[in-house]
Amino acid sequence: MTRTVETKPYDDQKPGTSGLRKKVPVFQQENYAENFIQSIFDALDGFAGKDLVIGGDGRYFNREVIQIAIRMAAANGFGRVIVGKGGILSTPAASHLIRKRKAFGGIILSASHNPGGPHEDFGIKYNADNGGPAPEKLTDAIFARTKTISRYRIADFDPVDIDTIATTSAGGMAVEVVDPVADYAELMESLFDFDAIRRMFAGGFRMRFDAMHAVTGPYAKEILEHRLGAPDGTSRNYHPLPDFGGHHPDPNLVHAKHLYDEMMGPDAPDFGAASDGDGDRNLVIGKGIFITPSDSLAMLAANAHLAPGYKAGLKGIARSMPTSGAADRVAEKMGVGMYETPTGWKFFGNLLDAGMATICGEESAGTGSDHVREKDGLWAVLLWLNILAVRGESAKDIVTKHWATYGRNYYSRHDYEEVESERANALVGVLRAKLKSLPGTRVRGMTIAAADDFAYHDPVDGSVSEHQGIRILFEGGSRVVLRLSGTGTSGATLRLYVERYEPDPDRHDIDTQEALADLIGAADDIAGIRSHTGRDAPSVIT
Ligand code: G16
Repeated sequence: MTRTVETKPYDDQKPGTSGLRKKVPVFQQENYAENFIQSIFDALDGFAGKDLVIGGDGRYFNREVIQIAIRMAAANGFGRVIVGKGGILSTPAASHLIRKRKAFGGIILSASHNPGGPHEDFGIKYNADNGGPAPEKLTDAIFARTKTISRYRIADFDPVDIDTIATTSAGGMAVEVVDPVADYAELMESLFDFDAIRRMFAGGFRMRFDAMHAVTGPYAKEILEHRLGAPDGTSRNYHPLPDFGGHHPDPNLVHAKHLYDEMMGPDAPDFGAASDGDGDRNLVIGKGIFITPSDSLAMLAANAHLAPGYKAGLKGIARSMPTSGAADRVAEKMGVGMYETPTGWKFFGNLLDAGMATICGEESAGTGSDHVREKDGLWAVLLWLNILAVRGESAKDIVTKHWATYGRNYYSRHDYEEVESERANALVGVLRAKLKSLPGTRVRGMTIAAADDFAYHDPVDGSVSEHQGIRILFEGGSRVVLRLSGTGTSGATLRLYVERYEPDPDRHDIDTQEALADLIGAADDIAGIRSHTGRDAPSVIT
């Protein structure tokens, strides 16, 4: 039986950089998840009888919302839902499944790298038929709908068994429960030289993969250990847990510090990697060398042709605006297009669909390619392994040779988390107001060449996205960027991105924070970060 339930709008359902993210108790309010899911369906057209992919990263409340989504999909007229067994689907695996099965779209339940548990974060995002995050036009329509919603439709049937691989029927709709790993693993085998990587492991190569008790555990176990022959124990923390074992599944130098310490220690394996809550981010660390996400993008792009899936070369490279310009130098040398987009993977979708870019990446530990329409943590790890296997050199050698060829972009991000929203907005407002007066000004011995509030003109559909981050460019190519995060769930997070280009190989081994000290100081002089936020230091430095 299908019911129409009357409801009242909530006023806080604006999707952020990547869907709607809130604390679990917020999602547990009466009709909160239902309102948002119905608003998604109401913003879409033409899905009657079509397929919908549903899965999540296994975090607390995942299973409950999966049942709600299934019942609402049936009531709203979908013909079939394709659900990952146990409610599990990594974000890139969901993207692949949508594309492979030509589904109408997918609902992915995740708050990405944010912590999970009864008092932590939850999220809902919608991906379109290209497998990618809903474009801004659609998220705007969903948000508009959340403000006027007065009813939702839901079918009444017992909870569906999502732990057995089978196709059943519920409320007149097919419910297909699938292995979350199989299709994805097959896709990886089609892109990379598994034989070469297998030989490398058989020859004694050792790696550590930390799944951080999040969704990539089963994927890493299957691909690295079962298919590639890495020794048992290569994957750590591989059981997805609803609270991620009480940890923050964010693969960065703060939350994966244990991995960093191991990789810098005397018994370090050859390569270390980690992924986040929903499996789209990656951290890669060579023995004795951390590789920044921006550098990783540049190095993967420069070497991608060594993997079978990319042997024809790249059509173009795209990066988010705050990501360092290291990849730009690779694109220039290759003679391919380079695109600078706002933060948010959704902005890469058009470029990938139009065949203008093959590889994309972000400073926030995301790298991916046109194989899906999401960033993909394990993909990045496997491409690194493929490159290491073919080149037969250490990660450290590959990195230092890359810098010698292209120069080094020193890069760091400073986050000020949970700042009062009013204070953060005031900082941005004051800074915006003085942008025009900045060029020509000297700060700490450096001259500001240009300053603006980044606006993106999508070359494919002509849409314009404004206010995407404040850029202050110095003569000589250094820059600082300031923007407010769109993924936090309490207060505001101010991000300061700092970059300095150093062509001289003799100056490639300076400590990063030291290399950037003047720019960090200059950013504070210009934006008044400490006075506005009331903080003496950032909460996270990556
Ligand atoms: C999301 C987006 C990314 C973005 C990141 C950080 O990643 O998909 O494109 O770079 O958030 O965004 P912000 O700086 O606004 O917090 P994820 O992994 O959280 O889905």
